[in-house]
Amino acid sequence: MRPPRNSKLFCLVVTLSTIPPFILIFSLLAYLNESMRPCVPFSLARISTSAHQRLVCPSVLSQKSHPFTSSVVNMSSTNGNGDSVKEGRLAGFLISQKETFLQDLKEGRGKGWTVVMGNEAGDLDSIASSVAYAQLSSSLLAERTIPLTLTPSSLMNLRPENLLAFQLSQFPPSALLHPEQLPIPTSDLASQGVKFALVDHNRLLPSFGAGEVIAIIDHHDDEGAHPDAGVREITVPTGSCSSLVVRHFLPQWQASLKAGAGGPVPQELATLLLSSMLIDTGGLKAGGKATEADYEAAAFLYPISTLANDSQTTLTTTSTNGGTALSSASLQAEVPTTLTETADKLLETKMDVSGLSTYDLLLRDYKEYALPTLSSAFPTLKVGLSTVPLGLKKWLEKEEDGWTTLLGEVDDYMAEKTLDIEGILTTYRSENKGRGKRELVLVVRSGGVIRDSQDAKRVLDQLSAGLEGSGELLALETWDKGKWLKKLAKRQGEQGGEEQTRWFKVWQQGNARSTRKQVAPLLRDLIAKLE
Ligand SMILES: [Mn+2]
Repeated sequence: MRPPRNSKLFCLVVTLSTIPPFILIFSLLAYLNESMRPCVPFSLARISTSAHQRLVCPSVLSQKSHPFTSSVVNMSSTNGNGDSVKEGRLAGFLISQKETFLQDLKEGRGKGWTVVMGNEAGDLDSIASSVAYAQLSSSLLAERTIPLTLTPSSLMNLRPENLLAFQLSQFPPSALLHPEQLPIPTSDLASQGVKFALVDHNRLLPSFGAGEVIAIIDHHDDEGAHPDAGVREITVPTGSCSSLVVRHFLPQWQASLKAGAGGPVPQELATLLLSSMLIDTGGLKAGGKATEADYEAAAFLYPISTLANDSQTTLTTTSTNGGTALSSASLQAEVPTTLTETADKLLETKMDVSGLSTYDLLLRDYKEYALPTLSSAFPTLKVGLSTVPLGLKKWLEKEEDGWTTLLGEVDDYMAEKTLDIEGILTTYRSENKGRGKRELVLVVRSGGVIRDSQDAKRVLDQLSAGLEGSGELLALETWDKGKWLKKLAKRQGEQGGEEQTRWFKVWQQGNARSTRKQVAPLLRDLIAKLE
């Protein structure tokens, strides 16, 4: 039966039939050269961020309400320090993604979004991995993904090397999304339909409730959580998680470069990833932490990054073939000067903690764990592990009264965070030979879950014996700057009487290659045996 011409059904069919040609036209437009490309005079951010970036007129992109961005593409603005920060395409992606996600959450439309997070210590690897995962899955796989940076925005200045890397990658720190900026608590994200991807750690943090994890890319020991995640790529050891994120997206990323005009992935993303890899591998130094995956990722990234752009010679030899000219072997044999210089700048900035207080030092690279024991008196212990880029000798000299003030501040820190145990992992270079060194301080306090002072002492003794018994993994030796500790013992003796609530022990760590990645699982196993 023929429907009458004016029926609603007929109108609907006609309307629907116009959609496929529109999609075709829009896809064709997306592949035209930037300068020739006609543009759409309205926002597409709600439909697809990558389509928004590629199809919408520059005038519309710049109209968006970013107080600090006069135009998303290659314009300069001023940051709080008065420095000029050039904003690039990566900035544009982050800013528009953040705005769209926040708007959707306010309207209760979290479904369809994936939040990707690094770990709570907030080093550059965590941030770069999450930003890259979000940008690559959005631009290459058309998935709505947003990076969430767990460090509160007010603490971002504790890691100046991160700020330097953001500057090199041409985005302002304010382009990142932090938990305190969400309109709902993090524990409510899952109930709004938001899914999660984890990079640089492999267990969803408790503050996100029972959220669904769809992907894990990591270089920490597998804790076996989220066995159903569709992507589960955990490779230990690898210098930097950033390298594993690159490896995951490599086929699509490589294919996208062949389309010409730079492709949908901004050059600045390659720069950000390289910066993180340079920090984690000490400038990709041979015999260091870099593995094959790191060299392969770096060899792919370097020619397509803004770092290669700066030195004209590399650009002319590599840009024409999609960045495959540099082999991993040749990069390994000779790291380009630009990379070594960038690594030096980043590492220098990272190691300069002269402006930080003891509280800041404990907080800047910090992870927290709730660890079960066999004891009925204290079934779960709260443990903090701070990595501090400063040797104890220099640190004690910074303190007004050596160990007394240092430990006093550790006491305050532990009380504030209601910690039962705090481990301090120092990392520094020896004065004469510049060799990498590490120390370990273990502090146990009563007053939290451990009520009794003697129990606290027993816990310290048992954990110390376990750590010392770990053999070559840590190779703990006596920390022999004896005068400091003697002075402290004398001081405590003079005070007398008062019951001791804090017990601690200090070691020189003979094996300087072991980091929190090794210490944390070791402590977890020892604490699991406490009775
Ligand atoms: Mn990492």
